[in-house]
Amino acid sequence: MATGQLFSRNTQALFYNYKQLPIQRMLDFDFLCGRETPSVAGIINPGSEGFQKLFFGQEEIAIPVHAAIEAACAAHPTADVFINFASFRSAAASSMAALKQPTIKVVAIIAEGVPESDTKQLIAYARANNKVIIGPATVGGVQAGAFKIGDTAGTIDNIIQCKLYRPGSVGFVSKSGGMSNEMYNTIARVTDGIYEGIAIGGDVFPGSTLSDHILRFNNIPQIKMVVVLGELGGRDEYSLVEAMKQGKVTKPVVAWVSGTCARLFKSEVQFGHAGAKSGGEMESAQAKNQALQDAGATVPTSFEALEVAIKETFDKLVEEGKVSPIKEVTPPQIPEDLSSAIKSGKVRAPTHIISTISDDRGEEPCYAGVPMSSIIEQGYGVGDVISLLWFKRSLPRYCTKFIEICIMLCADHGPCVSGAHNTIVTARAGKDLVSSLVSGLLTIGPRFGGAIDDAARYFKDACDRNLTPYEFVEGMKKKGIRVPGIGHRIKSRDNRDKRVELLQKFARSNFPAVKYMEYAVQVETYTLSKANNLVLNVDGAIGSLFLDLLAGSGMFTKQEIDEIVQIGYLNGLFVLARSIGLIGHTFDQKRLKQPLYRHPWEDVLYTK
Ligand code: Q5B
Repeated sequence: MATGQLFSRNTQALFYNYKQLPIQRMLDFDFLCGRETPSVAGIINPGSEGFQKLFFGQEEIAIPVHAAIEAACAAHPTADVFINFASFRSAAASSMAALKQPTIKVVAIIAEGVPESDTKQLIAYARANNKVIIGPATVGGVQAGAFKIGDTAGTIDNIIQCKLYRPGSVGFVSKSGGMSNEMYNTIARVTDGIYEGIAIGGDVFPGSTLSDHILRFNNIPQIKMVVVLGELGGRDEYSLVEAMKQGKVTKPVVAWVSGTCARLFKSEVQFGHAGAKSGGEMESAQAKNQALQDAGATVPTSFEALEVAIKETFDKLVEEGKVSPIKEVTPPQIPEDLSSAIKSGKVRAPTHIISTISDDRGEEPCYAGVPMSSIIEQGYGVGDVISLLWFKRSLPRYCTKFIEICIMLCADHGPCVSGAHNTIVTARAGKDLVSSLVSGLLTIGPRFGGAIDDAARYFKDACDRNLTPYEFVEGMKKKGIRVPGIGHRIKSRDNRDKRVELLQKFARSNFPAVKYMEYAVQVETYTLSKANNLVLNVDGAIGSLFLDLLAGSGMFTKQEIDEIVQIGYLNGLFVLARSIGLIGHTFDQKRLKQPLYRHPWEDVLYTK
């Protein structure tokens, strides 16, 4: 690998798998560093295309999303870093695809648990083609003031504290990503800060090694000293020892290999990383620390003493005039996200929606305050759910049972009614379920199924004003309004609607009073004296009986009843119920593979 810089202030990356947070952190870092272009040129989200909105400082920018790696590389030929946030299952295949793109020079693999055989193939391909892999099992790396991979260095507060928004003079490389955050802090405290920091990852076979990066650091003039944090297990540190012995590393090296405590255990110990396993003596932290010291590195006696060792090495470079003082800059302030500012109580913002019937924010969704588990455990039915979501209260059982009866009785009324006809025609035109359903639902209105609310309004008004059926019906006639809830195309005095009888029977035996229903029956007696088909229909029966339910249950104030009637809740019962039948008709037509419907000419009167 050797050669020098991997990144610059102009480096752009392609980000594989859309992960909002790490991408936003990269863009926040860019803004902090005063970059003019965002470091993420494009996102690859397998199978989907478009744009993702993210913040670049105060402004929102749209980052292109590509469905495939090849397309992304073709669209962004100057983006030479591939940041792979794929899972361990697909990281190898996507990394290989990226390595094969001529435009990609560096691939960072974040996933832990990539099969070692796959990693070995990636390494072989990268070496043969002069490309660099960082990871797997890594947080990535950072070139201070220039470019940062994903979540490297953590929060913006930490990045500012570690002064990573401008370059320092220290090259840092570690196995552990978590410890690299710690070390960025330590190094910022006792030196002028990081120039570049890389976490190679904790796998047994890292895509690039500690010495790969240190040899590269040796060629970067801005890096004046190197800090290495190794760990027990593996022999990676010995290639650094070898390089130092051969004089290939000319800059001061401060090193510590952690895991010295492994000797306190009687048996072999596996630490957090796959590669951090206490094996033979050569792989122990003590042996590696000794070898590094023998090769000329400054090795402290403990991790705690590492900070002092770094400080002394840096101070010596300053004394020798090898490090010129850094010009301190004040980074711009990154605007805080509204969601986190609200969470911390720093700002308040008006909401755009108000909702009172359900809440999905807690451990389980609640309907009008009743948790889903109670609804199931206490054996609630559909009527109870409707009473919670529509009326925001638990109604007595006879009321919810009545609601359920309405739903069952109105679920369907054969294929010839307006709604079913439309649904059938739509389904036969090859349309989908939702289109077929809504084309049927759209016929529900004042003549078909949607007369329940008006029936309730007019019956209530007439009954409350003590109008006789004669006064009511004739008054409506004078105004030219048909009485809602009265009349049917096929039902008549001699062919009563069974549904109306069943509803009335249930109400007579369960409701405390049926004043409005009795009034509707008196109206029907009068309209039947005019014409045989002017029966109380299913809409009229439900409308009048729901008035009795609202008034008799003792659960609603007078104002609430007026509001329910005025807003018009009750057509909802027919809409909900008939959806069941319309869905059934859609499936029926599809199952029967019915062809496109065409109305027969003979059934149309063609006239001028
Ligand atoms: N006349 C339902 O009419 C229908 C009158 C009336 C005074 C009335 C009609 C009507 C009010 C709306 C209503 C719900 C259009 C019906 C339903 C669900 C369904 C459907 C299904 C299912 C039927 C003949 C003469 C004329 C009219 C007079 C009619 N209705 N007078 N008040 N309400 N009702 N809709 O049979 O003197 O000759 O001019 O609008 O409640 O939709 O199964 O199909 O489950 O799917 O076409 O049950 O009643 O009668 O229009 O020929 O009128 O009666 O003024 O008098 P028809 P028309 P005149 S339930």
